Amino acid sequence: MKDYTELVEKVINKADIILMVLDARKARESINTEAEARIKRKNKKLIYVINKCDLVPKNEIERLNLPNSVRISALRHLGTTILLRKINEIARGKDVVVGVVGFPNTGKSTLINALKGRKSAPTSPISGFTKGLQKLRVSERIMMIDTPGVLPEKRVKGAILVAIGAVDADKLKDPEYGAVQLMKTLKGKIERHYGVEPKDDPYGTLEDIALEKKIIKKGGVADTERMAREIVRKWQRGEIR
Ligand SMILES: Nc1nc2c(ncn2[C@@H]2O[C@H](COP(=O)(O)OP(=O)(O)O)[C@@H](O)[C@H]2O)c(=O)[nH]1
Ligand SMILES: [Mg+2]
Repeated sequence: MKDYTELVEKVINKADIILMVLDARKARESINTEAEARIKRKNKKLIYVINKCDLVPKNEIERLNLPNSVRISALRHLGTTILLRKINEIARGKDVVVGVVGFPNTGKSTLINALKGRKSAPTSPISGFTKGLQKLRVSERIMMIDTPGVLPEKRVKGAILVAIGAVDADKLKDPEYGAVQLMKTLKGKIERHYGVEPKDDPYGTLEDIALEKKIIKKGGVADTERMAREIVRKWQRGEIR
């Protein structure tokens, strides 16, 4: 099983248009800001698909006001025609690859099924049912890629372990991930410590800090791995307040 963020990155790279599927009940909270930052960096088209609108009162959804969004219910096939029209508008008669990303259980597979009109992407009430990357043709011009929704549970717990120092900085297998998780929970503390501006994409912030501290590899590239380890180490030693 490939790393979740790696899979999302792969989908983003392959797609021309990316649908970020959100749960209408927690639409803003279900935005994957890391993926969002990556999509913007790569200049790909992003459409927020606010799914499960059948579960939320209409006025509540209208208050949301997300740019470039479509409100749908994949399960009830509501709003899917509007979404298809939007995709076709962007495609302008050309073949397009549409990547579908979003947190587990937001309804990615259900959406693809709805667009395709017959069962093809497996759906399940159990989060993380979809396993590999799946390519599916939904129309003559539109190819869709479904993303498996397996959140790395071990890593989620690992982030807490990193923060409390239960896992030593020097023993971290993925120090960048650890540092990024730390940055997220500390809400600007690390950025302030190093005197850099927080970015939407914490991996970008990590790069900035490394460049600022001149932690660089050959060719002047930021050594984010070494920097990340140092950040975690400093935090664990109580040197960042
Ligand atoms: N009420 C409601 N449930 C939905 C909707 N879309 C998907 N679901 C349900 O949400 C669960 C997860 O759907 P799935 O497509 O497997 O999510 P994925 O993990 O993002 O691929 C399933 O039980 C679906 O039936 C929707 O529009 N409304
Ligand atoms: Mg799925």
